[in-house]
Amino acid sequence: MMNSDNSSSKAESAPAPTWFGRILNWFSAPARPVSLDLEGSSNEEQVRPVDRPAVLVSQVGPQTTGALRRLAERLQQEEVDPHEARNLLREVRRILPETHWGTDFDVAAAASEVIVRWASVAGPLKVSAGTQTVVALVGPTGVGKSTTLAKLAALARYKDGRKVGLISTDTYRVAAVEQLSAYARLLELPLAVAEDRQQMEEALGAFGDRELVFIDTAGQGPHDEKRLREVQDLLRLEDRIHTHLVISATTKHSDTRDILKRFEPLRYDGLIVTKLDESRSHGILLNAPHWCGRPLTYLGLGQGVPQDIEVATAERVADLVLNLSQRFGA
Ligand SMILES: Nc1nc2c(ncn2[C@@H]2O[C@H](COP(=O)(O)OP(=O)(O)OP(=O)(O)O)[C@@H](O)[C@H]2O)c(=O)[nH]1
Ligand SMILES: [Mg+2]
Repeated sequence: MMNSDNSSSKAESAPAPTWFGRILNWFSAPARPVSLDLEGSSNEEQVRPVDRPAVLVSQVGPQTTGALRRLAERLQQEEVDPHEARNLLREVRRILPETHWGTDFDVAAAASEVIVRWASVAGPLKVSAGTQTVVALVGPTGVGKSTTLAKLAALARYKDGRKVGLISTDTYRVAAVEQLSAYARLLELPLAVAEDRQQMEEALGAFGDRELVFIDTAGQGPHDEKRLREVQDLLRLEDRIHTHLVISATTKHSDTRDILKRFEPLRYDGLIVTKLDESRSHGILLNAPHWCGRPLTYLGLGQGVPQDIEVATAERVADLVLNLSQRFGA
């Protein structure tokens, strides 16, 4: 969509800018008139079904019409926390001249600018020369901890040329160690298994020459208080270990809230959101950091190792929440 005369009249020879480039252009360009054509071209957006009552829309006031209303509907579809969504809509109305409120591209550009400003992100992993960086992945069962660990280890080893070691602590699930040792073989990385604090200290000691060590942990179900304490004990090494909580975008938002709270004792530093490719809504990217006060570090977008992982950036969060790449091209 967006094949309006307005956009096609731009230099034919220039390569199509990415949505983010276009949005940057929009913000650096002088105010331009509202394009009626764009209003018309937003039909596809209008017919996208809203499967829940437009509570948010009714809460943001009678002036919410046209593209602003469609933004409100989109935020609701994406399951953005209503409080956050209301703040976002308010800010969009504040920064965007009223003459642009009917134009989808302009409203999306303004919303994107706000999300880029507000998104909480902190990737990629920082490795300091001469010190060993230890990263542990924790989280509920089946969210993609081991797969994410393999992706991160592969990139660190083959893209960044780091010396990497792997430690598995998951001796609960049948074949968990085998899963990681298959990745270790494939990636030609050393693997150690640690079941208690002493073995963990020994494994880290044995990996003294490794700049980056990744620790995989067993998935924790909602009632596994004992196992959570065991992982907590295993990872308690004077703040040497950077812990990332892995959550799945396919988890119900009320459950995600519980998970963020339940893992508090592990004092996780950041969030990795996986299975974004499988989820219909991406509001979790705004909600989860807001709920727990930790930034996003990586995004999982598929099963492929190592290609289906991205460092979490504010621009990508805006892209996914507002579906910009698909709606506005490139
Ligand atoms: N579609 C999709 N699938 C993923 C992603 N990340 C992981 N998976 C898949 O999710 C499934 C579970 O992945 P694991 O890495 O074994 O999950 P885990 O959290 O280690 O599981 P436990 O150790 O049993 O708690 C596998 O089929 C993965 O391929 C992702 O970003 N997108
Ligand atoms: Mg696992």
